[in-house]
Amino acid sequence: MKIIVIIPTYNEKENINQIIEAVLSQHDALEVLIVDDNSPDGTAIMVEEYQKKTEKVHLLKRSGKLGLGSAYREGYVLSLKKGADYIVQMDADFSHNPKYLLDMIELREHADVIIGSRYIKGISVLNWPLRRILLSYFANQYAKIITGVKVEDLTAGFKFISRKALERVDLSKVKSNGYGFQIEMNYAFSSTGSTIMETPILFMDREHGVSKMNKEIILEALIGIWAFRFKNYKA
Ligand SMILES: Nc1nc2c(ncn2[C@@H]2O[C@H](COP(=O)(O)OP(=O)(O)OP(=O)(O)O)[C@@H](O)[C@H]2O)c(=O)[nH]1
Ligand SMILES: [Mg+2]
Repeated sequence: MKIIVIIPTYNEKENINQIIEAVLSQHDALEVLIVDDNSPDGTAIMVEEYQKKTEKVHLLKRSGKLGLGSAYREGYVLSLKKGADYIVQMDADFSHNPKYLLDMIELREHADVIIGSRYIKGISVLNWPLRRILLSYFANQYAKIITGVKVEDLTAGFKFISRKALERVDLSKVKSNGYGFQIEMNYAFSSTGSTIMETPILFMDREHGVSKMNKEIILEALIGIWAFRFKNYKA
């Protein structure tokens, strides 16, 4: 079994070594693919340094900040090419504790896509200001109604995806980039016949590095999701 964990990075030098280490130490089948958008803080140089120690770390260097959605799309394609049986998406900032990878590995036969979810056991988010929790929670309720996808945490960035589920989706149809990208992928998985389940995680706000969240990302998600139903995502 080969599991490739895609971690997109933009200025994550304070987290990068630790997150790679933490992921690889969970399970032997895990490899890491860092998709770095030419981070000015030199994140990619640290990854290249790490690659000298192990063959389980891959690096995709892109020319500039092209957005999270496009980083994942390129990461998916490369992971499939490298022969991954499962593809994981995860943030570099420790909001997604790597220990949950073991829960996902254990659950892998139960669904095509497994989401690390903040909203299936009440609301499990640590250190976010109340206004950000409320925004995220209600944006999720809204997205659930508009898309019809029965997932509580549609904007989650922590996902364990089977090769089969990814191969069913025509990635060239997936256009969103921020939180909208997470919702669109869930819609694409669900509308191409994949099953989705959620496993609870405790989400922690980042302790190191800077946030890349902004109003455009939220607006894209709120408005963009209306278009999903009119698209056919079948590969
Ligand atoms: N390659 C690439 N990675 C990105 C880009 N934007 C964000 N990231 C990475 O994507 C992951 C999620 O971004 P975050 O900035 O943590 O977004 P967030 O969790 O919504 O907000 P904060 O945790 O408050 O910063 C992190 O690993 C970022 O480094 C981008 O344009 N390109
Ligand atoms: Mg974050």
